[in-house]
Amino acid sequence: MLYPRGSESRHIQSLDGMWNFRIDASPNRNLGFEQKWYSGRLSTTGPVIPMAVPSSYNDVTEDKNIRDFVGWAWYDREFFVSNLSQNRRVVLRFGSAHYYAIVYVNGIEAVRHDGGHLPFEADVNTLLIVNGPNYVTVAVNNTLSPTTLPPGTISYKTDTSKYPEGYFVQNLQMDFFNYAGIHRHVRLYTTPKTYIDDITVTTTVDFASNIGHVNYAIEVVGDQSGTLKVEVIDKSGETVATGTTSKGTLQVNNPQLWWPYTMNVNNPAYLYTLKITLTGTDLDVYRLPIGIRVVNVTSDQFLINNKPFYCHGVDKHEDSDIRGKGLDYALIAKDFNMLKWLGVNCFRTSHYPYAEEILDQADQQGVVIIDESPGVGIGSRNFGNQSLSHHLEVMSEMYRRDKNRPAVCMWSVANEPESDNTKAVPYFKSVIGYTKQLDPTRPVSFTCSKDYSNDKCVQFVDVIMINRYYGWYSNTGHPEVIQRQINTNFMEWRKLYNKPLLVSEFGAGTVAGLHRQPSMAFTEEYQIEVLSQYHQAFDQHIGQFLVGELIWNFADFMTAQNPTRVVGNKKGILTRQRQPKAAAQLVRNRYNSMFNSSFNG
Ligand code: E9O
Repeated sequence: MLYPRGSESRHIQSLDGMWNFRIDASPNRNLGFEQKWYSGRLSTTGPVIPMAVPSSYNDVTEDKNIRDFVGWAWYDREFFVSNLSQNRRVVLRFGSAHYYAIVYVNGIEAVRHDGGHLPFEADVNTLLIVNGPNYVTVAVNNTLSPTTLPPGTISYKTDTSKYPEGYFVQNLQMDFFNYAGIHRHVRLYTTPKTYIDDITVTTTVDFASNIGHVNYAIEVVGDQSGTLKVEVIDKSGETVATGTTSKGTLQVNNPQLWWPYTMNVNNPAYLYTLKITLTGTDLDVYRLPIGIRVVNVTSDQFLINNKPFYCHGVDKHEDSDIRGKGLDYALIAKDFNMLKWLGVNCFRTSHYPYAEEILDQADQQGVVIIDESPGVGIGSRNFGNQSLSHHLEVMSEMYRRDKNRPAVCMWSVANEPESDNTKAVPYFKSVIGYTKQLDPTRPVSFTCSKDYSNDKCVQFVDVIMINRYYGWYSNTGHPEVIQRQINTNFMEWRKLYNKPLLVSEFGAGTVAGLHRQPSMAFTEEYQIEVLSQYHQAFDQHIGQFLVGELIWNFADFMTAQNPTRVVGNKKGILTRQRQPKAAAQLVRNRYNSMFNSSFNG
């Protein structure tokens, strides 16, 4: 699905801003549908409050019932369309809404979507009133069930000696707050009736003759008799290759390759523009940023443009005060500044696909992305056919959204599934196989929290990703055992598989400002000791088969309330407000000293 970009043929109108909002707190959460709240203005159905879009709704109000709400929440707003949109496709697009959304335009259903974190859209032209106010209504339900991704369960509490009538709780299988609402941009954009619907680009490089190949396929919907012009344009505005077919390969001589910014090259993160011009009854123009680069995995290396790449990075979350998982440009800019300050050259989008505006920065700034699906915490209840087919659907939506991004160098289909369960074997064989079939150009993996002795699914991955918590969840308070345990564990994985290894999580909970000498768990001293033990262990294997390390986590983040979390998970090397804990300095020194080293180009 192409990102909405303005052009001489495409106009974009933002529907972000303050919407009207109310939760449906009726016992079965179904009053809104029974009373058809979408059939008129939401404000006529009962009291509404202003709600920011994009944002999670949870932390915006002073009301606990809204913060912890489970069920259908309702939004609406008014908008106008100009008469310029007549005779054009007018597409209503949501960057994401969590979790299940039904969208109505002027009271008529326009689109529904299953799953947060990914965009959805519909041509709403025929539903619009040109000379009058229009209104859009969104019903969004955050309930997680055994067949959603991420999965969860609802427990009904029927013991009335303990709970009021109708009481239920949402159980999560993930360690982050289930933020909900309209999380990303809402936009209307226009295209002509005959339009460029999709573009797929892959690139290869002939290093001996220094030629880049841009393989492209364009899908046009509508009248197929128009003519196409395809141009690769460099940063100076010069056209360096052209084509006229809907599918083909363009040759770029002496290409400027896309490199991670930590590698020893001039102009890292170089982007060309692939400009498509469709001329026929109507004109359509679309400009796609592309990078020329190749990713390969050997038995012990992760190669970008045939040079070894060592990922020194972090895992992240979309998470911040007030807005929860809502898109925020200041936060995106701050996060990338902090990533660069730390010397991070790679992050994993744990545990779901991040906003396209975040991935844009990764493409532009040269930060490698391990693009993770929302498949977090998949367990024995979740290996059925309905879950599997939804997971495949999510992988295909994710692939369609992110396939052309040079920064995306690996897919992660899941985080910490029960990969020791025999039912996991056909499930992950299918999810990984399907993803590799969609995209043969990128490695595919999942992060494994099981041990080499009981895991059954690492056999299917290209790069082994393991989450380890020696010195934290085991041997708490004993960083002195970490190096030995990491070494033993690495050797066992290597005995089983001839594949590169990446440590996709390690870390320690740390309350900012808490100090003890000698150190204790949760102090800033302890986080430093834990991380440096891992660092020393990793140093023994960099350049052999270890291809990366990702600290859990870039910043503190919100979780559900439970006895092991103190207003959220505190494993950040930064606070939730993105201020450094003492360990951030350690990481900054380490990561910055890794720039341009032999294992990084
Ligand atoms: C997933 C992440 O979302 N991994 C968890 C993180 C945590 O801090 C959570 O926030 O709890 C850790 C999982 C622990 C797995 C233990 C692995 C042991 C390997 C033998």
